Amino acid sequence: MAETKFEVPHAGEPRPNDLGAFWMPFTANRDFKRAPRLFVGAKGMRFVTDDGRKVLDGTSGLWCVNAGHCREPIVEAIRRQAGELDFAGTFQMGHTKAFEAAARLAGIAPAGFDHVFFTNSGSEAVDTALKIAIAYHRARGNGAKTRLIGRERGYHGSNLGGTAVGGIPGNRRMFGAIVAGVDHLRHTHDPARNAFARGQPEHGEELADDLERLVALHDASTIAAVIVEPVACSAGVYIPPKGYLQRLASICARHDILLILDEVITAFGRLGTPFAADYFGISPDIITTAKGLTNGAVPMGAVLVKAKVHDAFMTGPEAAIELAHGYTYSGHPLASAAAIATIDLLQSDGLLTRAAELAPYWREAVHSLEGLPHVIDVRNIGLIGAIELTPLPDAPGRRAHTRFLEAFKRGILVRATGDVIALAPPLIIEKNEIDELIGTLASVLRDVRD
Ligand code: PXG
Repeated sequence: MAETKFEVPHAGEPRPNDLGAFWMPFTANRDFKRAPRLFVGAKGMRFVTDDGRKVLDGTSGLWCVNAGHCREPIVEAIRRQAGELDFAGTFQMGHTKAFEAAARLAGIAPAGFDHVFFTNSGSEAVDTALKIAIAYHRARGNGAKTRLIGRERGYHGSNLGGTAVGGIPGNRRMFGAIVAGVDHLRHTHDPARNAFARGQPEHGEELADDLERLVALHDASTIAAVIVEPVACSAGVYIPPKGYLQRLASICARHDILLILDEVITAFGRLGTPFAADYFGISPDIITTAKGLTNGAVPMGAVLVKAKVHDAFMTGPEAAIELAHGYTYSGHPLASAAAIATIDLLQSDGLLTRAAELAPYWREAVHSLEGLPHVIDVRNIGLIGAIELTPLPDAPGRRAHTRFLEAFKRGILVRATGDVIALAPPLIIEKNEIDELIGTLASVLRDVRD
């Protein structure tokens, strides 16, 4: 898509002189505040920094701005909504936009996902889904089915439930065993067999059988749900081996364990299909999402459930609240308006499937980084890429971080997680912008020495 001209009102103005008050999330606060990296504007594929530089967005913000930044129809929908109905609750009251947003979301969701519970983030969507799974079994008379199974290296947000089922050690360390009755499947990363695989790796389908091990250990009568990301992005972009997700789904079904597919990142076209469930041809019981739902413009998350799950709650007296759960801002008017406009835009611009057209070009571009210093693996799927570097023996994570800093100086935004550089540009990216992103990253990988 053509780059539009834009002006940024605050570019070049002095940055705020006190950065102390904002305790930044998942950030080395002291380090950042010594040499801050600040944006003041964005349009389409580019951010603008406080000193007026343009930066090509290689990560869709934080995996959320799928349609590109500050898209006019979304901006306009939010603006209009703010003046029309700023807030109305959804506890025992309602407003039309939340119902419309839910119906539109269900309209692009995989078959059978007819019901939507709104939250304000992916973390809330995950904790909501875990609670729904436990309550679902209880509603059907299986009150002992409460155990939750995550996966090593999984990321499911930073609320209590998501932290517990998550599998990134550094995220769990400080909080101990905050939620009881949780276990984890083995992760699927196997560089010895799968390094430099293009798309889904060949080896590892059998790792799904690890669920049978946990069933044998805990007994299926105690297990409520398994939650996995279709592609485990945050911990380093781990792409499921061929056949793995299908096998996991069938084991879940066999034991009456609900499969929660965490599509906070992968929904809304990231893999070239509306949802990753479509891409992999699996039909989970619950899907969590957020991020791209509003193109990142207003916080919103959602839990999508099949009738089987929803209807299990609809059996008591009609005047009774079926699920004692929710948030003040579930289905907030601004978020709902943004979601409707986003879905319209994704559909009208063909963005739910555009990644499929770009994927072959993207794959070759990303894999051209093979052979550069310290690169030990390159991974790709849809419009996601990952470059894994050998860690420095005494400072894991530093190699990717120094390259992320240099990339930012040279005008591209990438994401460093451990010693992996992750890429996930907006789905509007053009081939020449892919060349710019990968070309700049190649120069960074060649030039940074440590
Ligand atoms: N589930 C998944 C699969 C996620 O990727 C969450 C839940 C939590 O969403 P919220 O909206 O509560 O942040 C996420 C979030 C990164 C990165 O660069 C990834 C996320 C968030 C921030 C950074 O890898 N994923």
